[in-house]
Amino acid sequence: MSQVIISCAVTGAIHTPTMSPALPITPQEIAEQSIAAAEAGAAILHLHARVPETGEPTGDPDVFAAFLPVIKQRTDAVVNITTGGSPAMSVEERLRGAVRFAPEMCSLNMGSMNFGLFPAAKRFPNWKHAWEAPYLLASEDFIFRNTFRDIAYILKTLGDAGTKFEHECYDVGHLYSVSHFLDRGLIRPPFFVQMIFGVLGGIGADLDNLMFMHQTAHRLFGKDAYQWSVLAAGRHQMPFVTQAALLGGHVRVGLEDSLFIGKGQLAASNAEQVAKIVRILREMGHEPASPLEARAMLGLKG
Ligand code: KMH
Ligand code: ZN
Repeated sequence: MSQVIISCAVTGAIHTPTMSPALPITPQEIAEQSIAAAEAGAAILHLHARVPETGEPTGDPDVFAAFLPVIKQRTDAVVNITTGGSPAMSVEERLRGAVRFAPEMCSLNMGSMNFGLFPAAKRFPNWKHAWEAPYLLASEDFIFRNTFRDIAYILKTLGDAGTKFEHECYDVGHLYSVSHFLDRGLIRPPFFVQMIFGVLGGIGADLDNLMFMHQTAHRLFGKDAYQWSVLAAGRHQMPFVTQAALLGGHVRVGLEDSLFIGKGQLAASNAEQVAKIVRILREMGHEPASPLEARAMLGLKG
């Protein structure tokens, strides 16, 4: 038996309110769904904020302040605040929440890239909010900026406050960037690599790619220095994270990564996805790690 850390990415900045009634938008919805996800077995909650009235992604720390204390009070889960924000935000805007709250964990995107949200504009054409379609269509020109200087700045600023990172790697080159920052002493073991598959602009969700990413990470980092986890976008989510767990990886689910629970069926909540991966993991002889166990594996400040 091995313990698998389940991360749940509760709302993100990619999906828009029109796409699913289950997507949490207001601070109360984000808090409620986060708490339910933790109760269902998520050890880590990866969190973004949205403008309560419209659902537009925001970096405003006052919005984070409306749900983080509730989650802290009602769960023991590790709080992981995004520094990715949305690909449309400036780096300064993306960091505001993380800098104010200095959480145990933050995401850290390990390279600049294209980030294609626009295919969703074709699949979900009935927009309720004026910002939704332009936001998705504009992604044809988004550059998701994460320069070496940005990454070093985030590692130093938040790292000095004791935050550790979910190192988001969307392609094999991003693993080499992790290795570069290890060499510079800005990343220190134990560290946490989140491998991301199926984002347009990053590596595709194909089993060969999972093996390649896994083997490359092992070759670069050795097997004891780090923990690795997988997320896959859209319909690839459950099958792909299941394959990662078979290889000894940890898993991330949540409505940020996919709105679905099965083919053509929208998930009712984040907790429904967490409960599903818990059932799958148990069938394979694994157990979900508790927040305490996740903290020990990842060397978090607690
Ligand atoms: N939306 C995911 C593919 C972040 O918040 O830093 C990656 C993500 C980015 O979670
Ligand atoms: Zn995110």
